[in-house]
Amino acid sequence: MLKRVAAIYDIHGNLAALDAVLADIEKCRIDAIIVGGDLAWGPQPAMVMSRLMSLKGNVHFIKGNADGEVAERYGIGQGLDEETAEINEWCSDQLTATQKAFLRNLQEKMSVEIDGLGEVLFVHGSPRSDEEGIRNSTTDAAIKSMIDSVKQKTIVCGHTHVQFDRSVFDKRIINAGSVGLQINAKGACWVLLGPDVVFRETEYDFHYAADQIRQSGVPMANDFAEHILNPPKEGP
Ligand SMILES: [Mn+2]
Repeated sequence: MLKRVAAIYDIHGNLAALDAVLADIEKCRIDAIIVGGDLAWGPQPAMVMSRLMSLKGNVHFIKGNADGEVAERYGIGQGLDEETAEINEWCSDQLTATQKAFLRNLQEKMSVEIDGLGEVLFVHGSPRSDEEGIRNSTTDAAIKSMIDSVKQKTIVCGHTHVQFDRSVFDKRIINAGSVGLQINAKGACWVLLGPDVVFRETEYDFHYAADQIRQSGVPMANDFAEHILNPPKEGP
């Protein structure tokens, strides 16, 4: 049984956001960190992987859709659109063989007992697929088949980059939001679990982050920087 767990999802290669969240977490006296996938795809993949892989203590990782894609260097031949493929191939080329092997071998889900919440299932997208997003707008009926086989009462997910806390049938579904590529929020979003559910948005130096991103060499660097400075709103 863990008392307090920090769930940090969708870091997407944003080192300044990750560093700010890790500093914030240090002040929260937590027992474990769960990193919810989509670690490297973004402007600073190698530095983010190096930071994550050197974390000490009780740190667990699950796999996001982009983690497998970066590890395997997916391109348009594997179904990615042109922009995603260009960024994906660049990210893959930044990483060491060890970092790619780390991403390739991540587990898809994990379950942890947390004080006040009971057994909590952590997935990246939905319980049945890391590519399937659950949004505020996703209907209960559409969610039903995603959670049919889930035994846990509480599910933590990410992938769609917007925080929420919903009750759907007998389940509580919590979206941790995104640390590094947020929508509807400017700070780095994550969630503190146990005994309550506390949504966090950690401020960081957005202009410094945008400058670093512009110098990173990532394809579409200006778009990434603009996303950090003026995050988009959630679509319908
Ligand atoms: Mn994802």
